[in-house]
Amino acid sequence: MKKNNTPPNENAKLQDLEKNREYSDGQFITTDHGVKINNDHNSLKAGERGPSLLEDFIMREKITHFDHERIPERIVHARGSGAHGYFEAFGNVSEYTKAGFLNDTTTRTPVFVRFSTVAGFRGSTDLARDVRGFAIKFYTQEGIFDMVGNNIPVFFIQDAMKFPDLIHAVKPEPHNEIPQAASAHDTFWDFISLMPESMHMIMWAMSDRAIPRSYRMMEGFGIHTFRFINAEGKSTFVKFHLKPKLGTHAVVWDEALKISGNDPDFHRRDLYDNIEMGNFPEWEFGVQLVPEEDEHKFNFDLLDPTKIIPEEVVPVTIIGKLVLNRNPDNFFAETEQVAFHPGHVVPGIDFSNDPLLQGRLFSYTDTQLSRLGSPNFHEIPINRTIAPMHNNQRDGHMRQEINVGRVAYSPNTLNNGYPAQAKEAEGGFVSHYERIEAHKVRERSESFADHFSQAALFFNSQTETEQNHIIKALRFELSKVETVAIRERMLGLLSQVDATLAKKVASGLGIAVPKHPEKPMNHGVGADADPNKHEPKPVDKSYQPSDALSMVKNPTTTDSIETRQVAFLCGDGVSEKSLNALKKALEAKGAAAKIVGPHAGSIKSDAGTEIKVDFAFFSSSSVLFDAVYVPASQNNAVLEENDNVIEFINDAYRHCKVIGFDADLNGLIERTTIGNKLSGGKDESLPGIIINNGTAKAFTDDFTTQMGRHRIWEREPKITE
Ligand code: HDD
Repeated sequence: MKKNNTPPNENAKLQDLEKNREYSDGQFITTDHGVKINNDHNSLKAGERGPSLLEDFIMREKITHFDHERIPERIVHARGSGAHGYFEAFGNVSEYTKAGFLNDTTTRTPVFVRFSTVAGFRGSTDLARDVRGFAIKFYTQEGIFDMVGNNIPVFFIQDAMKFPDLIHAVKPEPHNEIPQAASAHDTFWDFISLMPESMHMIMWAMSDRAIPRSYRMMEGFGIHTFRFINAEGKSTFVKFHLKPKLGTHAVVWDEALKISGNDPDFHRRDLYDNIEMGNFPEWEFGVQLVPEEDEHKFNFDLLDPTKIIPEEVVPVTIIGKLVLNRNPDNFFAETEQVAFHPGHVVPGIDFSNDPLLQGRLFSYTDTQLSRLGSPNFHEIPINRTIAPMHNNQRDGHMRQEINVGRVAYSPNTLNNGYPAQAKEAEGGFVSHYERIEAHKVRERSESFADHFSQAALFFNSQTETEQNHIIKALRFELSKVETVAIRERMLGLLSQVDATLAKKVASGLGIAVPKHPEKPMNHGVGADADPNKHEPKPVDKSYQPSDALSMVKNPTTTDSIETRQVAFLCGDGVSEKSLNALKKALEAKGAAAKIVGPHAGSIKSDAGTEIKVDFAFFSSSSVLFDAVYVPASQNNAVLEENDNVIEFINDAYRHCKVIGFDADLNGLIERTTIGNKLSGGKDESLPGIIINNGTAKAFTDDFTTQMGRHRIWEREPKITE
């Protein structure tokens, strides 16, 4: 593998991290206190076969440290992977924000990004059906800005008060701790069926957005409406977006299930390997801007985190790019100990009154105290700002800083008043001067009561294939729910989004859609019934479908096959010419050929050349690749007689991938689903199945072009009932 370029030395965060790196090359092993160790294999004993001695300070230190190696995993988003990189501003936002890092085109701002799933434990599979976290730490020269977002632009709930309930419902059920990293169980759907506000998010979570092909191929969203503040103190509402250069892509559900068995680290490995190979993931960083005076011009509330602003209504302006170009040196020190917080903002960025955001502003520091164990978590290298840091905070567990002097209070004269407060003009953070005059209430605004319109907008904006995937996902999830009343309540909610959707899900569950959906909030809330006071509103039909919501129709989707992996199924006797022709064509387009053979090690080509095998048939699967190719060979029996090969091709067919066969492979084709379809007589050819008829150039062109479609959806069976 090619090593990535080390970013330039002026990268302040790199220099900062360097101070804490430990390299053991050429060094003696020592204790934590610097004493060289003479024998690291045996404890100190009274005689060769005697008891161990308490005075063995070397062993005691080693074992004690080991005993304390684990810290509590994150209560949510425990499973994740991170990478370093940079943000580069395009310099077109000074009218809206004074944030230096968004305006300075001469400096690259170092970033650390952590992607994650939400529900699973730290060791769970990457391919769970779940929201993906997309958290970015910007080490700006004015302090740290964290964008703690997701790959889905809305959230399940409108008020942070419900977050513990949501998470308790989705996590494994407490009596038996089943199921792991899955929402397909009673407690989750019990909760959701009582929370109509979750319906928009449910559409996204049941769509293929929840099973991404790669972290590199996901959009990112800040979700809440934030504020930009310019140098004159003027506020503009803003929503943050990240658009992946490689387009937004997913796997299919059957594939996700199989990847979880074949390679539970699929996303982690993909991110790590691609950065090592120099395929640096890249996103455009964009904003939707809404002037203050337009706050009430929408048919939803900008403060409601279950709503998007359709891109067709307010376009996304690209203001910079985000690139990830370096893997962490140490997973624990960096990815595990990184601590994000939506409340980490810099001058020029401020909060809105979104009640979900407001609650988050409390939760994140609080959680770090139990997870990282000390109020000094900001001193851990990955969390440390590169801006100067001076204040009167002192002491606490594991304090690293040696604060000099006797003054740790303000105001003071003994240190001439320092550290001093910064005026706004000197870069001091001043909260937006928002006028608020209100009663204290424990209520939800009526402007938050439209729960179905944007769920319908999302569903109606999808292609038929994408809609079918949502229907199938809901069938899968709800069929795992044992309590029939919960299934029925969900159908009641779905019917308020779209009658056909509800009907098709119901047919998969073998029950009817209830004629009169229950009023969810009558459950379990005591005598006052609906705590939200406001009846959910029916679907607002004025919404126009939005292509940006569909992964297939999305205007930013490209036909690039860069970084895609194609499995070449080969055995001894494989034709070198046949293998190299497509390999070269793929590499010219930035994709890679991987040799999958009957055993590890190497195989011999028809010309006697040794070819390295990347994966064996028995330890690999087509779900780990984007397309499949079978080159010509002198010895087709090796493939024809191998059940793993047949399953490999059948799965690739089922998952709508491009499959290419060189000439004379009819014996193999006949043993697969493809053979059955072709010999049935109905089809002469099948979409995305490319058989070389002799013109090699046409074959390779066809293969790479079809791969650019990512999936050949017309092969997928339609939902008939
Ligand atoms: Fe959260 C972690 C994203 C609502 C409380 N959240 C966490 C992470 C992401 C998000 C990406 C992982 C960060 C990392 O990689 O370390 N959370 C969101 C989004 C939300 C959201 C996009 C809604 C729009 N979260 C939310 C609410 C609360 C929390 C309403 C609590 C009231 N979230 C937490 C937490 C976590 C967390 C418990 C667990 C670990 C951590 O913070 O550092 O405090």
